[in-house]
Amino acid sequence: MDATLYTFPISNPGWSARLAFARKGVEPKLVQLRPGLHPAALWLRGYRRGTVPAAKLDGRRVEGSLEIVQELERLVPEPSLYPADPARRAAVEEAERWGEAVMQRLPRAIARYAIAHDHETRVWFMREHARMPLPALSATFSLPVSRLMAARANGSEEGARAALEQLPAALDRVDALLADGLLGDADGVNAAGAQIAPSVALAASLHDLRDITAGRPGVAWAEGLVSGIEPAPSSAAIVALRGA
Ligand SMILES: N[C@@H](CCC(=O)N[C@@H](CS)C(=O)NCC(=O)O)C(=O)O
Repeated sequence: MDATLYTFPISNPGWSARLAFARKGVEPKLVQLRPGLHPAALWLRGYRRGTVPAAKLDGRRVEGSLEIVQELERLVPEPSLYPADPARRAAVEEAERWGEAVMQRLPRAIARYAIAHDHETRVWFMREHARMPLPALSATFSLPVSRLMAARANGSEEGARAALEQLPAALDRVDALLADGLLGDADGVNAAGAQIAPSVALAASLHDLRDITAGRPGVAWAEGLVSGIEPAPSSAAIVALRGA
């Protein structure tokens, strides 16, 4: 099949789509956009949500990780991303929805809060992710965009604090899903695993959350699947939020 995937390396749902493609044995043409400029780049290509992942599958535009997985499942039915047994399928579908609606948002809110509220974290992001020349200067000028991106992802101080509070229980739930075999099997991830693993890996990439993420089976599992998220250095914004 003819597939193009628009994403960027720190996008957790972008990785969800990549894991689903890999499980289907489909290698999409990967277009890595610059975070922050990606809504405009997508708009110019005819996508209207302004979020990654976005894909073109056999000529059709599809936006959103859930939608891309559904379309992939339709176009390439085997191997299925869902178990055949109806009760297990329902449990995997529920975990997939939770992964998108809840788990996905937690590390994103914390990361975007840190980028918007700590200059050094923004310099790191400009250098490693946005690949901007003169990262220190870019960090200064990108403050309004960073604040906007944080606001769009519930990355206000209140939102990031709430995400921090929810994270341990969310990671407990991932460990339980993994123990129940609901995130995949010996052959690879299912739809829930593809949705959830990148968000766990993103949380584990944040230095200041290590005491929450270390030693968890779900983190070891996720890091084995998603190896391309650059670890973030300690951020004064997260330290202050956790200390407060
Ligand atoms: N739930 C959506 C989330 C998509 C999303 O928010 N992607 C982020 C990057 S991880 C994005 O592009 N955000 C753009 C923005 O906030 O303006 C999905 O799973 O596709």
